[in-house]
Amino acid sequence: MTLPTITSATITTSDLAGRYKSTAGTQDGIDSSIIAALMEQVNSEGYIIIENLFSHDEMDALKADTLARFKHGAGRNNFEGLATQRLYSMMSETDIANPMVEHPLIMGLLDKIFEPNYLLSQLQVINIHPNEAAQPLHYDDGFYPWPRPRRALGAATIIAVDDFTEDNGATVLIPGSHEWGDRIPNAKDKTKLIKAVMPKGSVLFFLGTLWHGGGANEGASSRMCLTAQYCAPFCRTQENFSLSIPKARVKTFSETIQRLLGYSIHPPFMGMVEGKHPKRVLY
Ligand SMILES: O=C(O)CCC(=O)C(=O)O
Repeated sequence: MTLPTITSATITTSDLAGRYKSTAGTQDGIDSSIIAALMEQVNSEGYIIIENLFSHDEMDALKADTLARFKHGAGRNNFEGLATQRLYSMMSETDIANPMVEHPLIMGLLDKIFEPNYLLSQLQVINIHPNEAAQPLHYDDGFYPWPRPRRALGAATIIAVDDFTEDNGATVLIPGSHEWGDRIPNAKDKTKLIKAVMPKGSVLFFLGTLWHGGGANEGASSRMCLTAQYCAPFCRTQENFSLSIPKARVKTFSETIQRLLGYSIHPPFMGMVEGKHPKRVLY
């Protein structure tokens, strides 16, 4: 075996933890022209809605599986939502959402936004009940204290498990706000809010720099979504999946999900365990 020679110029790109090669950035089966067309809107508006990516059967199965798992009837504050249920750390209990988290089209978009071995930052089911107020507007990667405007350090999907309608709490967003500097939306900006009205099974995909929030639910029924947030491979994830998901479960997941959960390396050795690739603790 030839030992690598590391220089000051190559230190940040050398795979010093070695052995397990990344499969990131190799999304077979998705035409690159489709990804390019979607990314054009993501880059100009900060978001895209991909209609009917998932079937009604998949959404119904996800709903049936997760409804029974909610541990609380409501959130703890107006950001979580006082009439909203949230299911965190889903993968420690169920893998029903895994195909949505690693869908090749979503991975294809993320491949264009982040360096290889980007991470899952959090995964939740959010069920907004009738009479919920609008969530405070925010952008998802705002906890990385870096001045704006800047590149996105996060990106997210919001998958409509129910139809998102005009009145049931569809996510609201300000197109183009991913390019703003360090400011919060004013009254004039709020006139530009749009609702992500979309049929069940559709996906709202947006950059972590885009201002958005859960909508007010003025309808008669609840609005459920699955949301996955991803981050650049050198950023800290919101949920500490190494602690929340037992290794025995992680072993049963696909290579892509394992990589997203942090069983991967950002060169030269971010994510290592005792200097080695983290997959060595799994196998
Ligand atoms: O439920 C939604 O539509 C958005 C929720 C959201 O943005 C959040 O909780 O960070």
